[in-house]
Amino acid sequence: MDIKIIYFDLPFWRAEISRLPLFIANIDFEDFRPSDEEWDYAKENGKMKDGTKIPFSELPVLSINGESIAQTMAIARICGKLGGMYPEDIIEAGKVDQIVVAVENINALLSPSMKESDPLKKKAMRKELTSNELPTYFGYLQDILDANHSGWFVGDTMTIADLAVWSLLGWIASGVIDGISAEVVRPFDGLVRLYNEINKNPRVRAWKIKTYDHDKVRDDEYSFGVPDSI
Ligand SMILES: N[C@@H](CCC(=O)N[C@@H](CS)C(=O)NCC(=O)O)C(=O)O
Repeated sequence: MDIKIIYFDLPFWRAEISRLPLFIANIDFEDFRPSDEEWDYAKENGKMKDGTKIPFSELPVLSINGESIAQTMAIARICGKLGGMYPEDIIEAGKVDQIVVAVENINALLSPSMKESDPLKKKAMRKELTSNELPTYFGYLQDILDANHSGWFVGDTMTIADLAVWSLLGWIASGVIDGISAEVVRPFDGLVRLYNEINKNPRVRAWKIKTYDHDKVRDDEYSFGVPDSI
């Protein structure tokens, strides 16, 4: 199978939930990270320079046997299935999907403050996120995790649901989002345990050593000093 995952040179959850299942399962894939210039070309032309279609002018995109698949969830299902980290059973699969979509919703909660340029408004938005919105969502996630009793969100092995939450928590806890720190995650001991457990996974460690640049900065606040533990 000819597999290429196209995403920016960042360990963002949207890409990590697809890159990691392939890497963990030792499935060969091209981890393509376009330069700004290559991405500008793709946005103008609807395709990469090698002809790979970019259907929605957004990344990630998966190129698989010459077909382009866009949208994080669609790509993660395919890579999760290939790597044995996405259930066959439709109910179990739905349980995985609901967690990944919740991660998407948390990401969407954070986005407006990323785009806010007025520092006072930004600070107020971050305060609201820290005191209300994020703890509420983390509470929902922790209840689901606790109810499963295995330490994983679904079934008794790691799935893309766990990886999505792990990657999101790493970003939030890394302190790169001004006004939001690991403290917002710390009260949720189940989520902290999950985060630390995944960090200990030897293949996850190998991936971090191979691909994470702790000093990488994409813009003022969008870097990843992803911590090893919370
Ligand atoms: N609905 C899309 C959203 C993807 C998305 O928002 N991608 C962002 C990066 S995280 C993007 O490509 N933005 C366009 C750009 O940076 O030019 C998905 O689920 O994959």
